[in-house]
Amino acid sequence: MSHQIAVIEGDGIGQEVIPAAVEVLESLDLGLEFVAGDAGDAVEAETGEALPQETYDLAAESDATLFGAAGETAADVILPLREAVDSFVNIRPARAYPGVDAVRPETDLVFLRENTEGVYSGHEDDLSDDMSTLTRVVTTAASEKLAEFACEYVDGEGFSVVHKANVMRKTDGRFRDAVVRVADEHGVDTDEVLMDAFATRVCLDPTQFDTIVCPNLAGDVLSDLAAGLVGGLGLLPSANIGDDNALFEPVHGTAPDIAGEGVANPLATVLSAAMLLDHLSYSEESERVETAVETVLAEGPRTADLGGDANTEAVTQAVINEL
Ligand code: GGG
Repeated sequence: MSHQIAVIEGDGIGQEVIPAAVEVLESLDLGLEFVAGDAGDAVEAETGEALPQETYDLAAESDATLFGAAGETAADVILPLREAVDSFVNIRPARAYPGVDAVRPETDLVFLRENTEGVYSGHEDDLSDDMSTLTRVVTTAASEKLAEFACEYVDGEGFSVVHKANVMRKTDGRFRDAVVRVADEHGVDTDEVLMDAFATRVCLDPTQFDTIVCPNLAGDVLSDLAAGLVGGLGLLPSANIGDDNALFEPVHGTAPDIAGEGVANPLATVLSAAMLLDHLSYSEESERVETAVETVLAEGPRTADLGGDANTEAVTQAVINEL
């Protein structure tokens, strides 16, 4: 069965790493149908809308979406796109690959980030010339949904619940209580870690952790921190998973400092494409792509963020040659 993949490059290096990942997917000859959609800062400048309705509909109606990055318009692009695919969890693996000069080469973590609420609720206001406010929304339903997914994801193992319920007693308290309750009901072990303590502990010894379940913003920040342990943001893929649809994107943003030069690391996006393949049940192909990335990281050309001098195309071709 052929699958339709929405391809939304967005801005900056999104326009370089997404074509690279599509090249890798096309080389597998799976008959995937790629349909391009526009979104981002440039689209807003041209049309007044960062995410045209047709792009939202394309993501909603496709079997999966591959998305690059958004810059200033992130709130108007990424959040609605995640909503278009009804995603409730953002999976962010942070793994140190052999051969990469990582601060903590023993790192092997997966963040399961709540993907619909928290401070990403969109309820932000200017109350006066002097004051702006943001309403942090946490519901039992969204927390339980994430926890149900986490219990299935860890497949008999435990997970860490990272929160700040000692200060945000009602919101993170609700999150923590719901996640721990669901885990208890499933007989899944949990340990609780305050998010500030987690930041220190994961830097000192990442092997203390495995799967981390956390609220929305904490997942965004802490997974970027973990990227620093494994060699940088050029290596972190992510999957936004819904019940019937999903969107895959590198964790990194638009990287305006190198955009347009053809030197961006495509591997976070190629690994996101591997997650897409796995999601669409091309498990063998997904593993092949991941193994090819591993081999390239161990032996092949690398981009400047990893200490090399190869460009995006050379790294992409090296992955394709390994498939
Ligand atoms: N590829 C994702 C991207 O554009 N990241 C930039 C960003 O601001 N991300 C915020 C988030 O993932 O919530």
